[in-house]
Amino acid sequence: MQDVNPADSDDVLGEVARSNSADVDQAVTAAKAAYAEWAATPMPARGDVIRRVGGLLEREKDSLSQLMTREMGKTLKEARGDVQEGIDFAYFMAGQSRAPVGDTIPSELPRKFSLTMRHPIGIVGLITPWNFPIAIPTWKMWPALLAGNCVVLKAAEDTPLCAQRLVELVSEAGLPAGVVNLVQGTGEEAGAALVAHPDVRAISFTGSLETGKLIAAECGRQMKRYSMELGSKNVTIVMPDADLDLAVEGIAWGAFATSGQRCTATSRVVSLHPEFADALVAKAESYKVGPGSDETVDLAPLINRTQRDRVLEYIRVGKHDDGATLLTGGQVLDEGVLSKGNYIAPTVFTDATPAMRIAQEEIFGPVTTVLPVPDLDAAIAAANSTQYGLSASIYTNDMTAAMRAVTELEFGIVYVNAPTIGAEVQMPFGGMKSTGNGFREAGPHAMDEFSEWKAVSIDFSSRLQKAQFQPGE
Ligand code: UN1
Repeated sequence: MQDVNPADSDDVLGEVARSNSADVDQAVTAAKAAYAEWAATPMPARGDVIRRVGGLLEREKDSLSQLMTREMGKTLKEARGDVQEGIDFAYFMAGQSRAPVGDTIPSELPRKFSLTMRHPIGIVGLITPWNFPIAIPTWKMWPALLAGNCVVLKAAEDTPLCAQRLVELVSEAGLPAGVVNLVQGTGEEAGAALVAHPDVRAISFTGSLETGKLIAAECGRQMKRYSMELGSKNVTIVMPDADLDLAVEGIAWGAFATSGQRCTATSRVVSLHPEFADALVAKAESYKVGPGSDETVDLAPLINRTQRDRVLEYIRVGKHDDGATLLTGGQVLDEGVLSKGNYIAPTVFTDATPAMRIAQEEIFGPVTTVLPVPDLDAAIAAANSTQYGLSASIYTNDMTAAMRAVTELEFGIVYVNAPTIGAEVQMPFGGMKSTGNGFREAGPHAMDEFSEWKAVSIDFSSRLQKAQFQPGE
């Protein structure tokens, strides 16, 4: 497979192997061979390896960010943030390696001691997207490793070299061979083989709802665990009393950072503020568009031509099928230095209603849609009107409105006076409804994705004690 710079179609980073089911089988076999020893390694020792990878990521932060911008397109600042997320989570998880992992629970019987402990799942498959080429693999890998599992990572086909560098650093940190294994290639081939492999006991997937459903169906057939981080249609509510400058700055950042290619991107704005839409347009039109390697650029290219065309199709749908009003953007930018990349101008629609496709479907591009509403009840109803529920926010100084949003929005992540993007690694990350299946990544909760609970009881009475029976029965 060719690995191409999204900002420059002449810049080919390399040819990358396309793993097939035999490669996946080899990776799983290596993981199985390493499992017993890794699972028996004390958790603080596992945490030490993760801490050392954190240090190596710090050492390589600059080189990895450069590679990421070249391979995936996002701006250098954002690439540094992506690597930093992996570093932060490595240190967080290393700390967790010495934190309590279970409870002691009183027994109803004398001389009986009960506790809970975590148990690894075994071999776990991680399938990761291209939009956070370092951060998302680390969100999955650190807790999977800390819990004592061995890992097969199927990296996104658009960012194979970032994944390879990450795995090289894991190995340099001293992780025993076979504990982490990398396969490259397509979802249809390598991904499907990993999901179908009978020795892989859990799949952790971040990607589209469509693919998530296929994976869930296969995992269901085999009764294996699956955790899903799927699409979303995130929303910000702008109340009439909001600090307008703050709201516009935050919403532009939420909508256009990473060219809207985040599962947390602000792709809808439910507005009660009469001046908001025009102010957002002015901000969007001030954006400098160009290659992510230029530190002065605000908006970098989309990942590839297919994705660019998909976004253009949504813009067509917004204009023609939905009948929303296009306020700015909507076109390909291909003049001068932009001619070799996949650029779309920052795009703002307004006069949208909740049922429109551009207000319902994930676009994954620099497009946001304003839905004007009359009051807070309508705002919350509109915000909750999609099948997704990852990230939402509200701009207001009215405590009642803020607290109603916090309690009534059906989203896994809610911000007040902040954008929908920018989650921190110590907080649980995940969504409600079709965004996921109940698991949360990041934070201490990430361990639930990758471990089983074991209930242990130790009877030291030296006689048969029967739970639920009266004495003498
Ligand atoms: C994603 O787009 O899948 O909250 C992850 C954020 C980032 C992570 C996004 N910290 O926007």
